[in-house]
Formats: sequence, C-alpha cells, structure tokens
Amino acid sequence: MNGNLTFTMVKPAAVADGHAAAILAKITEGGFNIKALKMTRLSKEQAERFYAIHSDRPFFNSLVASMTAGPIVAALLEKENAVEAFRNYIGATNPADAAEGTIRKLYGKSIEANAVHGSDSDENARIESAYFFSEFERF
Ligand code: FUP
Repeated sequence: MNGNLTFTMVKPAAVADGHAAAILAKITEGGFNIKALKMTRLSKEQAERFYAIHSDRPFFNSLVASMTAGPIVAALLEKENAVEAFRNYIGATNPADAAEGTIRKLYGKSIEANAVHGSDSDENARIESAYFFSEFERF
C-alpha cells in the first residue's frame, strides 16, 4: 500500500522570484495538507547528500550550486497516495514538458530551476523529510 506522506522543497530560484507563498497556496489547493514547514538554506554538503544519486551526472555540480544559491522552503505533505499524487501535481522534471496548470509549468524556468522537488518514493519521502524535520516539528 502506498503511503500518505511526501516531501517537497520550493527551490532557491522560485523563492528568489517571490513564488514561495503562491506555490504553498497551490499545494494546499491541491488537497495536500502541510504537516511541517521550514524556510532554510542548504549547505553544499547537504545538497550533495540530497542529490547523491546524481553525483556521477554531468549536471551535478551545477545542480548543487543552484540548490545552495539561496533559501529554500521545505515541507512535509500529507495526502492519500502522496508521492504519486504530488509528482503528478507538480508535472514533468523539465518545465517545458510539464502539463498546463502544474507547478513546474507555472513556476519552473528550466530543468534545473524547476520550482519544486517532489520525493520519488515513500522511502525517500521519509529520508528526505528526516533531513529537515524532527518528530517534534511534524504536526
Ligand atoms: P525529479 O524526480 O522530477 O526531481 O527529477 P530527477 O530526479 O530526474 O532530477 C533531479 C534533479 O536534477 C532535478 F532537480 C532536476 C535536475 N536535473 C538537471 O539539472 N539536469 C538534468 O538533465 C536532469 C535533472
């Protein structure tokens, strides 16, 4: 059975462009309940660990630089079948390919500055949210 939690980050470019509040509003309009929320900034080490699966890819250094360029907004989200529902809601990785009305289509600027992260599995949702939130910060 699929879980009911997923993890998201509003990425630095979208925060810098002033879209954090609009993106959070869109997330709640989509029926995702915010269980934890934090504005923070990733260190280089944190970003490298977060995207470690991509460490051999040519875009890795650029991705880490973009993810550490400014503050992010991290959130733990709840909805039935949360991981799949949220990935559908944000749209394709490349905003150019994302469906109309999705968060990445609305607020993404490039494949790297694609507005938001969304966990790709229940296990990663647990691991990623644990990076940012203690059990006392989840409501
Ligand atoms: P997603 O699960 O949709 O976030 O996409 P991926 O796990 O495939 O990509 C992880 C991150 O790498 C995304 F933020 C986008 C970025 N990326 C690039 O910057 N260049 C690429 O060619 C592919 C992905």
